[in-house]
Amino acid sequence: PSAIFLKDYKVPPFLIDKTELTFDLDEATTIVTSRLHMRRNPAFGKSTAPLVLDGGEDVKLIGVAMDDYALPPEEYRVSENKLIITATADEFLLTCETLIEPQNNTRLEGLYRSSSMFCTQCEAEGFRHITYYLDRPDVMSVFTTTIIADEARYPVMLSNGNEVERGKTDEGKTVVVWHDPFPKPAYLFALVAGDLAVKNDVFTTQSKRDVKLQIFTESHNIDKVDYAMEALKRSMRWDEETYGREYDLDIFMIVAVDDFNMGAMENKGLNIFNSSCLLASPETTTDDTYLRVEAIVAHEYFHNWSGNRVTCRDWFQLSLKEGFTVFRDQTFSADMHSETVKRVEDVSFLKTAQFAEDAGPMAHPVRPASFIEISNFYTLTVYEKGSEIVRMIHTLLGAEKFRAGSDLYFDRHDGQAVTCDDFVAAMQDASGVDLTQFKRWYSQAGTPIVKVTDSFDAATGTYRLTMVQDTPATPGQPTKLPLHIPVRVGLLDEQGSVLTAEVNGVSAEDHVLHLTSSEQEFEFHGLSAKPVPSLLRGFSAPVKLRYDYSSTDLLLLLSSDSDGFNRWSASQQLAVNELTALINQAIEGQELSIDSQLVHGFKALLNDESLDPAMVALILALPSQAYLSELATPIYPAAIKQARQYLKALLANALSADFERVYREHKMDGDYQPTAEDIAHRSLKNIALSYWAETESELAQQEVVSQFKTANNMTDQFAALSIAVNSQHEKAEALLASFYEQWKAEPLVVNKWLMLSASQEQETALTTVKGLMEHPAFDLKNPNKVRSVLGGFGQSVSGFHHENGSGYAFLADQIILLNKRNPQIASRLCTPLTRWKKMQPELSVKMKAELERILAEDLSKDVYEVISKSLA
Ligand code: HT7
Ligand code: ZN
Repeated sequence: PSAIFLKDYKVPPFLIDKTELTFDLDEATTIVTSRLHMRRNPAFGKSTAPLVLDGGEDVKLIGVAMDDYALPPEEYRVSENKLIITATADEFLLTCETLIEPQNNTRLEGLYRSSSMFCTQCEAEGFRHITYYLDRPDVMSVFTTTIIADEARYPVMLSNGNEVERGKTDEGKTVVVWHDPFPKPAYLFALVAGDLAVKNDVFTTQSKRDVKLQIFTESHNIDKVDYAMEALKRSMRWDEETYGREYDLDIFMIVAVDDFNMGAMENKGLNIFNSSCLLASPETTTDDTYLRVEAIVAHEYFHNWSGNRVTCRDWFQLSLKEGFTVFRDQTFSADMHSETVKRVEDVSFLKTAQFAEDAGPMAHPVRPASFIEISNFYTLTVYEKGSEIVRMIHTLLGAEKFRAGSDLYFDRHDGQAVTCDDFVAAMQDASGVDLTQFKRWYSQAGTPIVKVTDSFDAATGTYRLTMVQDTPATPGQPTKLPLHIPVRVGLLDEQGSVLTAEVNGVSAEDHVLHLTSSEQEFEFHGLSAKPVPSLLRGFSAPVKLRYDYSSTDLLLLLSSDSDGFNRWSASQQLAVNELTALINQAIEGQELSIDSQLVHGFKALLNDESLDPAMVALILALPSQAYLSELATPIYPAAIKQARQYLKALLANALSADFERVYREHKMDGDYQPTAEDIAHRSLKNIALSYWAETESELAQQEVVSQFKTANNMTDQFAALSIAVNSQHEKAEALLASFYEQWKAEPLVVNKWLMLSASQEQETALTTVKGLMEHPAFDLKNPNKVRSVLGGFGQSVSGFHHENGSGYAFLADQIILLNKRNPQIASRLCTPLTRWKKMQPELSVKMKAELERILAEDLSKDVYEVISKSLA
């Protein structure tokens, strides 16, 4: 397979003004007729280039006609999944008839079956698995879709836009016609048909138009959509208030499907969701999932403007819509709940997973310069780092100018397919802020390291910060240029009080410093003693900050910083320092021991009732195995696990009484509510229990079982179960079994059970995971189940990282098995193996051998790209 390059972009030679599709739906063979009203693109220039349409190996061409004249075989050819027609007029109607097989579609791209329904997934290049088309985002067309199906089995037949006609065929089948007035690329096309239940609602827009809202699910799930419906209405209101964006059609529909490669899809007027990202009920859904449902409903809704009304010119620009929309959904969630808690969660995820990606063999710029398979670029870099870029623009411009920039962007480019440069240009033009250097963030991969040193001149009361930035080499980018990095800084005195200082004539408690050179010095005036700096407040840029904080400094920041985010950050740094020392002891085979300063920090925290319980819970959570792995070179998984367990037990024993008390204080009676306040109490209570359960206390062990049995919501029940499993509780096995019995009729709960079961630390972890894959609850065709079992297994150090390499071999077997069936899922499963260069030597060679074994197979483009780049 070969790569395609951004530098080779050319406007399309042809345009499609109108697309008329007819689907004669049948599980085994669906016939698709397309009528494409096409013309040569004047912007392409005078040309006699042939018409080349994209197709897929699973699309059988029945016939093709030009202006209703059936083309004889010598006037067209199909080669390498392309339909090539040599002679065309300047303007013409092209009719194609194709045959597809939805029930054999295991890739879950194009039209496929999920449970009893038909559904589609067309982003990025799924539409070509339905019919031949110009399947690229800069070809925008007005779609009319006719669906013909047996009404008894498919009473609900949906597509984009508005239903404009309904009737019967001579054979008694139902015909429904949908028309979407907004021109769109094919990746936003959607079709759904099934016997579905619906929940209806109405949203009145700011201009007083009533929009019909509908959520469709299989009938047994319709009682779990109320939360999503409320989240949708909150999102619609928020986008009007925050961005001035109003919904544009008269109807907005969401459909939940069980088999879906990703979380959800923003098809115009007809969003399709993985049911795991839409359905919620107190008994079956944890707090985390409630928040995820709200965030994803919002994300997909926000795409109606950032993605649909203004879309991407080409797939290299993917972050144009995804980075911006993630920023929008993150801000929305922050506004709905707690800004600091949300920021900590997002940054923690970024630093764990995106930083690892940016340091690995698949590292790429937020706007990649090339790819083999675009599905591989729906990455944390494009999404999460892309969002950080938009956030930095917000910081550089300030809220008001940022809004002026977004208004200009939407107005200027409404109905167009544009680039990341166009986005930045709108921000720059509306604000007058020069973003020329800043744009390097889009083209340069890798996480910058910012080293900070300081000095204090008592004679002049001047505090100096020297910052040095350096971005490590990444594949294809050996050298890097300095970036424009906004560094938000505050200062504290040694009692922890906030200091006001003057920078460049501006006196304030908080300053955004503009680091633009490789090395730069910043002066703070008007100080009487050397302060403790609170650096990178709110994580103002996605960089690795290095400053030599003492434990005393970190404890001070933890207890006193006015920036909540940096209080958390200080606790993490303190924990990382202690864990790093312990990891090194474990690697050396020494007995672990430490004089933990964290004990003092945690003690104060557990006794400070003025704090937000959610923040306390976040601070109490030790850095994860995954984050510590990101920081380590090489990675010794067992040593990291041992160090974490040791420190957790040490803290648990030192503060046992505090944990017990906090656990009891934050227990709540009453009905479950997924509000920020209640979620905060539950999270603190459950983390307190997880520490307390690490002690020898008999009472704690009983409390775990009791919470499991009496909980009136999934958050508490699953927390108790996880604690039992992770603390090797003597009843862990029994509780797991009872949990399955209780919830076996709820697939989304069973998925949680699969994940937890697969993640267990036990010598027999591999046997367990193999057993789970044979379990009646498992289904290889369902991505959620595959992700649960294999994702869970990846967390089991004793299983996945077994010293004999059997865990790696097992994962490689699954990748090979899924490679042809579902290339997107197979490719995503490769990620843990791609980190082989960072692993301890004995494990590294075993991982590499598995990558080589996979590479020897006949691979899909998706898997080939990831594996070959990892081995390069
Ligand atoms: N824009 C959507 C992307 C998506 C996707 C991409 C590749 C393969 C399957 C997919 N399903 C959805 C989701 C989003 O970011 O909103
Ligand atoms: Zn998105």
